[in-house]
Amino acid sequence: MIKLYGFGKNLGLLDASPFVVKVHTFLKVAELDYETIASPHNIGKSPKGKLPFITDDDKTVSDSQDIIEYLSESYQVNLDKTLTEEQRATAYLLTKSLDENLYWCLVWSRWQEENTWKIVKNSFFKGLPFPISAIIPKILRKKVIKSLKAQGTGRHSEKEIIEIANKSFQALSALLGDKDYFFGPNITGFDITAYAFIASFTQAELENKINNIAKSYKNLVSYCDRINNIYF
Ligand SMILES: N[C@@H](CCC(=O)N[C@@H](CS)C(=O)NCC(=O)O)C(=O)O
Repeated sequence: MIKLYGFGKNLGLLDASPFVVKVHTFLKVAELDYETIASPHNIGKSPKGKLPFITDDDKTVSDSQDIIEYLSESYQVNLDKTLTEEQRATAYLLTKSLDENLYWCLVWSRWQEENTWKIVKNSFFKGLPFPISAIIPKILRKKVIKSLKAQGTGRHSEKEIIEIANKSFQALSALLGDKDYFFGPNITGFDITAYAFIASFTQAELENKINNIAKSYKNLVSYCDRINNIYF
């Protein structure tokens, strides 16, 4: 039995992490049976110290990309069979753009932006007893802000970060156009990543500037709603 280790449902999303949402979505689209183990404590069990990871009997695989490749191979799932070699190459680079660029705008919007942080803090850390509830969020926020600085996004101004995110939404909206999925009428591997990231902005129960901009792209909103309705 495949077990998916994530953080758990939060902010009205399937999981707080878009990388975990990616694997959930893949498993749903591929119609594979799986169980979810949802807890922030899973981080401590993860081979790479990050979520998601999966176990499949005695095999453990971490990193959403490696997990999806492992599952595709092991269970003979090929979501990209209708794509040309050139489209597959484009899909890979698009995936990495969301994983490595848009992701950091999401992290910034939740952990650094003051107004959203107040809501995120209450949602991510609810149920923690005092005084841990006063200490842990502070320590983790400091760590995340340090990562944002080291990665580079945290060195931009709020206006610049919002514009970086907007450029991704604009590009995604233009690429999708009025198609059902990014590469045409069939769902493909890139849609798994696109859904996970776009929905993390458009479907989160969070009012902030970045989420509002994402929601202004009507084709992206209806794309995520459609995937929700079909697969979840
Ligand atoms: N490349 C990884 C990225 C996973 C990742 O960054 N996960 C974050 C949550 S969104 C995490 O576990 N962060 C915890 C930490 O860095 O301590 C993947 O694709 O799975």
